[in-house]
Amino acid sequence: PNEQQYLDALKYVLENGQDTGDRTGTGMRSCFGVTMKFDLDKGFPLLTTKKMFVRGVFGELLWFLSGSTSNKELEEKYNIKFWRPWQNEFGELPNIYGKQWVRWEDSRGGTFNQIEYVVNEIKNNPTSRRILFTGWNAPEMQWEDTALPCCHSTVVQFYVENDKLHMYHYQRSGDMFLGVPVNIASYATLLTMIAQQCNLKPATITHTIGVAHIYHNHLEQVKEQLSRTPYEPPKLIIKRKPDSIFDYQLEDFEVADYKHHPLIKGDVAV
Ligand code: UFP
Repeated sequence: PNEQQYLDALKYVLENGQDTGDRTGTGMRSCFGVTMKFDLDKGFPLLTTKKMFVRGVFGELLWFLSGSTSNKELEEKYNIKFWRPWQNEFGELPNIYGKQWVRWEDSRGGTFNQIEYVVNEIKNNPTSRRILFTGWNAPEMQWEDTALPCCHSTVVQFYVENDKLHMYHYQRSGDMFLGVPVNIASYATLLTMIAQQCNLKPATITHTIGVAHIYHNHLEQVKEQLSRTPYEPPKLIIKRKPDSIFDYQLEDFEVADYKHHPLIKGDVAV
């Protein structure tokens, strides 16, 4: 089952990781190059071993797809506050996902919509080996206003196999307890949306994390979670087919049959 992929990866880092310091001063236990494989045919990979903030997953994804870099907008439109620690004095996250995904600034004064490109390629040129997008804008690493350079979508590539759509996702850095569960659900949602737009079935996601880490102040929570037995996975229902990948609304998403264990709290490292 899908959730076991995550639980095994979490356990692996817990039992084999190297203990070091890290940028945030929290301390972490980490392994390098951890891969999980999810099959969306077996259900929506939303964790059941703890309660997940479902609206946060969909709202944040729609905010990325809108091209917005305004945390103020994320908070006001979707009532999602988890990006607040990184916003600047104007409520902005200047070089975050929205900008890289849908309005990447090219070197000739224009912008490029990578998501539109990917959807068009899947529809019109499905044997292409160039169907990928990236959030990693290398030169912007030098800029002080790049508060958090993209963690996920370092590379996201697609492959069409008959009527199935597969995804490979490389994430450079993954907070295994807090961030990664959201990232798994978010990319499963994105694959489902893109597949719907292209009249394909969402199939597998191969998710590799570069530095897979458990923060030292999450170790107890992780042990608690690993002691729990997963329930059957829920289902993701998208209630209509919007005209484009950019026209989805929060109300279009529903998670059915979500049976889960209680929430496990943990502090986010900034
Ligand atoms: N992080 C995630 N997933 C995310 C996100 C951040 O795991 O979606 F936005 C974590 C990874 C790491 C921190 O713990 O945020 C980013 O720090 P760094 O840039 O030093 O890797």
